[in-house]
Amino acid sequence: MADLKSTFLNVYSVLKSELMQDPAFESSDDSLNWVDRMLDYNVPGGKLNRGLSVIDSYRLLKGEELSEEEIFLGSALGWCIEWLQAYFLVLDDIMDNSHTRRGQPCWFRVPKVGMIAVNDGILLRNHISRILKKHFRGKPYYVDLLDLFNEVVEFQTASGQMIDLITTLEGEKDLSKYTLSLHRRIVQYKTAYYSFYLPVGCALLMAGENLDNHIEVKNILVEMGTYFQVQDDYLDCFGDPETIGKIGTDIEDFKCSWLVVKALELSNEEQKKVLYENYGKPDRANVAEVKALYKKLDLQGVFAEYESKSYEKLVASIEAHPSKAVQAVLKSFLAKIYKRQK
Ligand code: DMA
Ligand code: MG
Ligand code: MG
Ligand code: MG
Repeated sequence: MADLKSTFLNVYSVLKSELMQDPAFESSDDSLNWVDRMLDYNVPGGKLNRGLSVIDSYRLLKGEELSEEEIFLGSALGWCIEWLQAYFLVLDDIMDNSHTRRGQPCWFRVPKVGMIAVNDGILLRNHISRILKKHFRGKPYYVDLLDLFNEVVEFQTASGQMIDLITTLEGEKDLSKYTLSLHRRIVQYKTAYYSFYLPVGCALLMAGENLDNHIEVKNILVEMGTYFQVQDDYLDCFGDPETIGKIGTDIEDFKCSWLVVKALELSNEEQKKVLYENYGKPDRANVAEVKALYKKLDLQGVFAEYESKSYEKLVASIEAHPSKAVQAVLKSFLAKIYKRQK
């Protein structure tokens, strides 16, 4: 595993230098230095779960060890997902007015970067197309791969981000609009497709599968992604910023977070008033009131309950799948996130 990770990291260097030598890019020292720093700051510093899962899943689907060439291609696809993640996060942090990411200031907060980060996000997105073109153009699954990245995943994630953002406008008018079904819709779109379906979808395409034959796998992965984003919402308030590498902003941002939905469900009239008066305000004192109420309602206990129930359900649906190889892919993914602290 440590070995696979170092191979994976080597592929990052290869892809980066290819992008920087791109003849379409009239490079000056200044622009090369900018791209170099921007990539190193935003692409490789995460957990790399999404990227590594492509190789893992591909090996399990193939049922035998991969050749060097196959490992390279699986890694390149894995990096495309990490690039996609970097692109979404750079823009997400601007929109969410966040402070830190992966233990360092958000890219747009770095001196002299500011709103240049918007264009950097667009560049990151364009890098993906260039990597795919360079390494996959000749493959029979190239068109499906492009379709998966563009149509299925990028479109759905951007739509999810839109709902996440415009929902707060409604929430400001009437907090009681925040329900579990609204929350579910947001997180499926903004997180589940790109974080869970995409890595396995890439591995299935490499293994020569037709994605239309794997709707059930997609459904299970979307469920897993929903569980993952509930964890993210939980950690936004109850996680240790040192460990998760970011400082929560959901309460200040008026987000339709799983925690506020649960709090609304469990509150009496008086407690609801506390929420209405304090949720979505930038002041520390207001945030502290909300957090105190969350604790009083024992949302930590409610979450622990949700976590074990979701796990059981996921395991049951995975075990109902006819293919042992697919089961192994899904179980390995689930094991990576169950009870995660970061
Ligand atoms: C994450 O939502 C979704 C995308 C597409 C980045 P979020 O704002 O809750 O993520 P984070 O907590 O990492 O800022
Ligand atoms: Mg965010
Ligand atoms: Mg966000
Ligand atoms: Mg979050």
